[in-house]
Amino acid sequence: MKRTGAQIIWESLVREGVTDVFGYPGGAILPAYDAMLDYPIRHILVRHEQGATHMADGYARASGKVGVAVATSGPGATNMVTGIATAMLDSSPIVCITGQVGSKAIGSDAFQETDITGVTLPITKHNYLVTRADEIAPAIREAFEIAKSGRPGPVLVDITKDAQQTSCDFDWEAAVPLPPAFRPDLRPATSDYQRALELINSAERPVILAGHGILMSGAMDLVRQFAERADIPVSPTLLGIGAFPASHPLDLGMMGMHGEAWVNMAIQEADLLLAFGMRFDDRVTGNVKTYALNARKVHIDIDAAELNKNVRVDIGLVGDLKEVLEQLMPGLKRGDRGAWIAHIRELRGDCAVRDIKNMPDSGHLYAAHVIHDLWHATNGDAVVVTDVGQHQMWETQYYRHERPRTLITSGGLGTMGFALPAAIGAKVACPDAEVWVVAGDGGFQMTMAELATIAQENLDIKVAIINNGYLGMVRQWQEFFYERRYAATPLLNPDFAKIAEAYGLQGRTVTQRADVISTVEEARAHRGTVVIDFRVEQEDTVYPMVPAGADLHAMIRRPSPAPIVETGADV
Ligand SMILES: Cc1cc2nc3c(=O)[nH]c(=O)nc-3n(C[C@H](O)[C@H](O)[C@H](O)COP(=O)(O)OP(=O)(O)OC[C@H]3O[C@@H](n4cnc5c(N)ncnc54)[C@H](O)[C@@H]3O)c2cc1C
Ligand SMILES: Cc1ncc(C[n+]2csc(CCOP(=O)(O)OP(=O)(O)O)c2C)c(N)n1
Ligand SMILES: [Mg+2]
Repeated sequence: MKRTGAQIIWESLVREGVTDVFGYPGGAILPAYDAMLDYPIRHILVRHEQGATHMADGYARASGKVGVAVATSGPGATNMVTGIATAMLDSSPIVCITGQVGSKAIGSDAFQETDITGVTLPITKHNYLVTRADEIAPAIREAFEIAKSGRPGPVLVDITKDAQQTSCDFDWEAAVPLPPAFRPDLRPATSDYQRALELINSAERPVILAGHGILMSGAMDLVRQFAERADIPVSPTLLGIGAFPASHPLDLGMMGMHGEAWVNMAIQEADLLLAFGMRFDDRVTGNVKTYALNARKVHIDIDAAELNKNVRVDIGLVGDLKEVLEQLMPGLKRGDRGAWIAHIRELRGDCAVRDIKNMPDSGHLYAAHVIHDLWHATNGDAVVVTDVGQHQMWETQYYRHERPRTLITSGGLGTMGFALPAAIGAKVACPDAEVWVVAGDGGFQMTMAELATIAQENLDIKVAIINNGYLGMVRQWQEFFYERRYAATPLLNPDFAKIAEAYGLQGRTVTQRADVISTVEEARAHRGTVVIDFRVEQEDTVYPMVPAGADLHAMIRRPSPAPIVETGADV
C-alpha cells in the first residue's frame, strides 16, 4: 500500500491509538498538516509551541497515555525545548513531531533550520532525524515504545520535508521495533528480597517514601495493602501526591523543603526508609550528609541509575514497583507500629495552631484560605494543575488528594507557565473531569495566550490565580536570605478578569475571604471557562522551609502565634 510520508505520520499515530494532538503549523511541517485532514485526529491549535508540549505532558499525566505535540522546524521546534525538558525531568511520556528542512539542505543554514536533535539530545529519552519516507513508521512506532516503556520520557521525531512528500510502501507490521540487542538482567536476586524483608519486618520506626513511580507503575492498591499490613506511615513526594489517599490514617503529608515539619522530623528519626519509585531529589533530602542517618534504606526503582545516585542505600531493588511489591508481599509480616505512629503524632506539636488557616480572621485574604476553600467546594475531587511558586506549595498543604493523577505539577524543572497549557491537555484527556488551574500571577502571564486555545476549543477549565503582586517564591528567598531587597520581584499586573473577558471567557475578582466559596461555586455552576483573580496577602510566606542545602530537620518554622488560639477547625 503506497503512502506519502505525510500520510504515514498520521496513519502511524492513529495505529498507536492517538486521537488528539497539540500543534502549530509552519513551512517544514505543511505536508503533514495537509494530510492530517484525512485522518480521524483532533488537532488543537495552540498559541505557542511551548504550550503544545505542556498540553501533551498534561494529557499524559492525567491519562497515563502518550501525549503528542507537533511543530514546524527552527523556531517552532526550539519553542518546544522547555516543555520537553519539563517532561524529561518528571518522566512524562510525550512524543514530539517536528518538521525539518529538506534533507539535501541540512547543514546549509537553510531557512528555519535548527539541529533540533542536537539541541534536544540531553533532554529527550531518545530522538530521531528521519530523512526518508520509509523510515517514518518504524521511527514513530519505536518512539511510542520508548516514551511509555520502563521509565517513561519524551521522544522527538524530526522529519525532513522531502521525507513527508515522497511516497513508499507502508507496512505497519514490518515497522515493529527490534528488541534491544543486549539488555542486562537487573532483576533482584531472591536473597535481595529476603534481606529487604528482614529489614522491613524488624524495623521499629519505618517510613514509606511514596514517589511518582507508584503512579507510573499503577501500584496504588498494592502500596496501600503493603502499608496497612505492615502498619507503616506513608509520606508522598510532590509528584507522589495522590498515590496514597490523603485521608488515610497512615498518610503523613508531604516530605521535603516545604513538607510538613513532623514528616521531616520523622524521616530524621526513622530506622528504615522504604523509597518506592522516588529519586531522592535535593528538594526532598536537604543536606544529604545529614539525611536520615539513623535509617537503613531500601530503594525500589525501575531505573538502575537512580540507585545510590543521591543517597546511599542498603538494598536496591531494580524493577517495576508493582512487580517488586508483589514479590515482597508474601513475606511481609503483619505489623503494629502504634508506638512509632503515636510518636509522630507528638512530633506534630503545635503545628495546627501555627497554621494560618486556623488563626483568627485578620480581615486578610490568604492563599491558604483560597486553596482550603477550593478543596472544600470541589469535595477534593478536582484535577488540580498548578504552576510553580508559593501557590504550588500551598496547594500541596491545603488541597488533599485522594486519587491518583489529580495533582499535575512541574516538579523537577519547576517550569513557570506550565499550568494553563497542562490543564488544557488534562481536560482534553479527561473531558468529564473538573479541572482547576492554580497559578501565580507571574507564571500565569508566561502562557496566558493559551486562553485563546481554550476559547477556540470551547473548553471548560476553571482558573484560580493566586495574585500576590509578586514573584512570590523568589520574594520569599529575598526576604529570608537577601535582607528583603526585592530586586525584580514586584509585579505590575493586568486586570486578569478583563483579560479573560477579552477572550470571550468569564472573569471574576475576589478580595475577601467571605467571597471565596460563593465565587468558586458560581464558577463551578457555569458551563465554560472562568478565570478568578484572587487578590491575596502580598507578603505571605510558605512555612515550613528547609533552606536549600540545609539539614532536613533545620526548618524555618512559622513563628508561633501569641496568644495561641486553638480553633480545632482542621476541616
Ligand atoms: C518550588 C518547588 C518546591 C519543591 N519542593 C518540594 C518538596 O518540598 N518536597 C518534594 O517532595 N518535592 C518538592 N519539589 C519537587 C522536586 O523537585 C521533585 O520534582 C520531586 O521530589 C520528585 O518526586 P519523585 O522522586 O517522586 O518523582 P520523579 O522525579 O518523577 O521520579 C520518579 C522515580 O520513579 C521511578 N519510576 C518510574 N516508573 C517506575 C515504575 N514503574 N516502577 C518503579 N519506579 C519507577 C523513576 O525511575 C524515578 O526514579 C519542589 C519543586 C518545586 C518546583
Ligand atoms: C520559567 C521560569 N523562570 C523562573 C523561575 C524561577 N521562579 C520560581 S518560583 C518564581 C516566582 C513565581 O511567581 P508567581 O507565578 O507569581 O507565583 P507565587 O510564587 O507568587 O505564588 C520564579 C520566578 C521558574 N521556576 N521558571
Ligand atoms: Mg505571585
